[in-house]
Amino acid sequence: MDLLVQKIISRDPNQKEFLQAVKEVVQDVSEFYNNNPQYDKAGIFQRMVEPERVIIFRVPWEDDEGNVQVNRGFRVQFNSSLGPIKGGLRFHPSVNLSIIKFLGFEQIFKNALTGLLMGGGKGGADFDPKGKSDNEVMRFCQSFMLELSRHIGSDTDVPAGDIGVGAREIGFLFGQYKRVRNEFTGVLTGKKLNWGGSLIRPEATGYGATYFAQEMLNTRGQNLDGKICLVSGSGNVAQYTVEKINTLGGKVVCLSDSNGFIYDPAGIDSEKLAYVMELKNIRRGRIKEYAEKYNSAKYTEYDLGDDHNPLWNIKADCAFPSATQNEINAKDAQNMVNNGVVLVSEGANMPCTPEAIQVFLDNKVLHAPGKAANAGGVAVSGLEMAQNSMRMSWTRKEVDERLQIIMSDIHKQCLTYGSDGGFCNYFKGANIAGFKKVADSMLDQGLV
Ligand code: NDP
Ligand code: 2IT
Repeated sequence: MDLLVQKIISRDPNQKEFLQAVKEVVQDVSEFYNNNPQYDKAGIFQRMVEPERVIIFRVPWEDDEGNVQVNRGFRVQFNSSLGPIKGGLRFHPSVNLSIIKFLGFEQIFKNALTGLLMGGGKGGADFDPKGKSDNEVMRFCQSFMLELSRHIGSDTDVPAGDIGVGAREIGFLFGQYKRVRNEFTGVLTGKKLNWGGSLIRPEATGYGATYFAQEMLNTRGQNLDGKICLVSGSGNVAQYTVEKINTLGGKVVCLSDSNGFIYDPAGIDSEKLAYVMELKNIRRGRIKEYAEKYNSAKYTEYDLGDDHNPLWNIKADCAFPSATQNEINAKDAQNMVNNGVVLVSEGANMPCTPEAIQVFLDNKVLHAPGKAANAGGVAVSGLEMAQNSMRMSWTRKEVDERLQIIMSDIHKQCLTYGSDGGFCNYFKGANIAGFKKVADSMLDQGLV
């Protein structure tokens, strides 16, 4: 494995997020891999870290002033051994090949854990939707889809949302796909209800991360009732995490965006959450405005020179990082442990640095990786695909029940492969369980 990692590093030495994601998996599956020599004999890991296909394309569009703008589009089709490629699209100025590859790599194992038949991939663009008009976003999405439509399809590759891609963008993308290909199919998930979406898809990632937290707490005879919770971000995942924590009796005391965070010790109740949803999803404003509306809250602007994020230094029991990768470093993790945090359920993908993961492990924190805890989103995307294929739709209750069963099953898989002497290393459990499903399918399907 060490030799293999060296080879991966020398091939793409600058893809730091991708290498971080690969090293985490290698660390957790090495022993299992070495004990099962059939995998190495078939070059399984060597093949797994190389995407089946990488598409990089120019996205030209015109802004409202008539200026030409050019962005870079990506789709990384990583692994289709379990089904059509499935994974979101991220629109954010930081997007590059390393970030899309890390997300696509994680997605392979996450999708395997759901038990649904989905391969893994990811895409996006370095486009920044902030400050753009609806028309500019539409023109960008149409240009992006004009090229992407050649590479995707309901049985080939089914994109969805991620950072910067929500119902508005999925609508524009779907409209353009339908126009270019002249077919109405389940080629995207996260669609609106009236044209093929699934109930509970908007809620699924946040609800799923909260159900997973409840499963973890249950192993210690506890639950979320009365727990003080930290939630970062204020987008799709953060919002529905707050909603579900409130339903289960917990109290969320903070939210953030890339500029700063609000701390509201009185708790973000359903009325305040409705305000956040209107602020972020309709007015597309900044979280700072929350503290202007509610005087129980204080806003702190981030200082980019800081070596830690003060949001993670608030006294709490549980944490749900739901913004972006590497938002918790070792110092943040140590602050959380010192303040009594006993559980971290990752709504975001790879929000913890390797050093932060180690701090949580050393302190026996219940810590679930994104590929397990945030799998509810893609799981309900899989259910949306199933409903589209049947040309039927399930009720809210049916989808929510399936989501709960899937999250509970992922938790069981983590326990099976991650438990050791009464403690579960959820990273190890998720990585081995996901890896095994994909590796065994690759073995069956020959050298492709
Ligand atoms: P949204 O675009 O709805 O919200 C993202 C939130 O995170 C915003 O509050 C945003 O603030 C903040 N954020 C983004 N980038 C940064 C950054 N570099 N630094 C600080 N804050 C940042 O995205 P989602 O809620 O959908 O996604 C959040 C996380 O969850 C991501 O890691 C995503 O990969 C993951 N995820 C999403 C799923 C889904 O179904 N949507 C499924 C599984 C995982 P600002 O407005 O300032 O940019
Ligand atoms: O990271 C993720 O799992 C997502 N952004 C959701 C992917 C999907 O296909 O629903």
